[in-house]
Amino acid sequence: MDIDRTNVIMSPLERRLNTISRHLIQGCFSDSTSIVASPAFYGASVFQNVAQAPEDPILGVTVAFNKDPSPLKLNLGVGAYRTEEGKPLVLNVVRRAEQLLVNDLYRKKEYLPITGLSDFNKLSAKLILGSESPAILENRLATAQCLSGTGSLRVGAEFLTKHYHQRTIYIPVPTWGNHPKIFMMAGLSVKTYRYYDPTTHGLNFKGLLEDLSAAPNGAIVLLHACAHNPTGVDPTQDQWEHIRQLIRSKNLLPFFDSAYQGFASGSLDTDAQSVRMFVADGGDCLVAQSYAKNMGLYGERVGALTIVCKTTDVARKVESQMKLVIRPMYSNPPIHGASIVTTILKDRNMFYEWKLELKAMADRIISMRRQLYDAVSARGTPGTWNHIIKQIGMFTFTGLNSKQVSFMTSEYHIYLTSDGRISMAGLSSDKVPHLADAIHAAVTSIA
Ligand code: PLA
Repeated sequence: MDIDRTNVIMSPLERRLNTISRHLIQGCFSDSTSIVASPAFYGASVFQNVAQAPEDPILGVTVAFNKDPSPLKLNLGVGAYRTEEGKPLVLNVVRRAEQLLVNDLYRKKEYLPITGLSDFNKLSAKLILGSESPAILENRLATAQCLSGTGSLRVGAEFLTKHYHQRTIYIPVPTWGNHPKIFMMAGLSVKTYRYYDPTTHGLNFKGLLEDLSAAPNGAIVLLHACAHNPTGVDPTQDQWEHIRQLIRSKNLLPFFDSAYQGFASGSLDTDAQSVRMFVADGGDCLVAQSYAKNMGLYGERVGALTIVCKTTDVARKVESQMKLVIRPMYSNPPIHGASIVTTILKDRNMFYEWKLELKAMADRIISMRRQLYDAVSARGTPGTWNHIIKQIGMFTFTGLNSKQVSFMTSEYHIYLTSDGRISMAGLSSDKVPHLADAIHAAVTSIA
């Protein structure tokens, strides 16, 4: 065993480290094996200059939460549904589907096709576009099973970078923090359009129309299909119709992110209206779907990208190119999550059972809004708080600033993203008073 650096002058600390590593190595090779450390062993790592990256602004909240030993702690950061007992929920219908899959001894674990399970793709397109959708009836769409919403957005973005003449995508301000990164990494150039008005806690409709009117012809526009994240503010039906007309008149390309179908209103059809309105006019559009929230399949990573085209012929070519995007990325998608979804969507009873469970989740979130609003009002917290009830979907965009958020975390062990977004789905009745106390204290003690 020879790991001494005989010709090198070592500092006391280096000498000590050297002795420790010698003991460690000797411990590992306590037989008569003798190793000679190569010169590379002592040199600097080739990754020496890699900078420490900050935690993700959303998922990093959970990292901090997990480190907090306080029994009072409450994670309202990531949008993950919790029961009234504060526990993660696996839907009964999902458990049933999994049981069926496990008991089916004919099931295999072969590779899926590059675009995934074909039944899953058909059923997913039907779920978001509606069974009577002209795009489905005329067979002018291409769907690929992808890795949840994020993967669907990324595959769509990569496809656009390769095959679409305009490389600029407009995203709302604010938007889900991962959007700009997904699109930039895929090679698109990201610009923004006004969306939220902090003074009204509602939609800045005028700003939105102005910014999209000024966008160059053909630009891509990212739209949240429903339950806008982080604001919980969606356009009304009339406003959607205005947006549609503007987008079509300028030949902008709509790219829908549908991560919360069923979570906004409790109805799968109501929450798909914006997408269906655009598809009904016969124009092109992209839709990224996620089953993370509405089926509670977060970690299964199951979603779909659908590209609606104007003709069948174009759709088939688009599909062929989608495969070329996917194959070098991850070859083909995983089988389990998509099989669960397919089992549920194709069985009338299971589909019905899913809708009931989904509605129950949406209703619980709505009741949390009411309870939090009542609790904040009862404390006479300065400011207006009716946006807690008016906003929809998983999140409330409270208007709390980053200092107030830090205060709530350090003093009350309540974890939320620094932009003041609260995941209502993570709240339960027994925690409402604690949260309302924290909001009251933050607002009254920090400007
Ligand atoms: N699109 C939007 C608008 C989202 O809010 C999320 C998830 C996704 C896509 C992607 O979800 P998926 O890949 O898991 O299907 N947003 C969460 C989680 C719920 C996250 O940040 O990853 C959030 O807390 O904002």
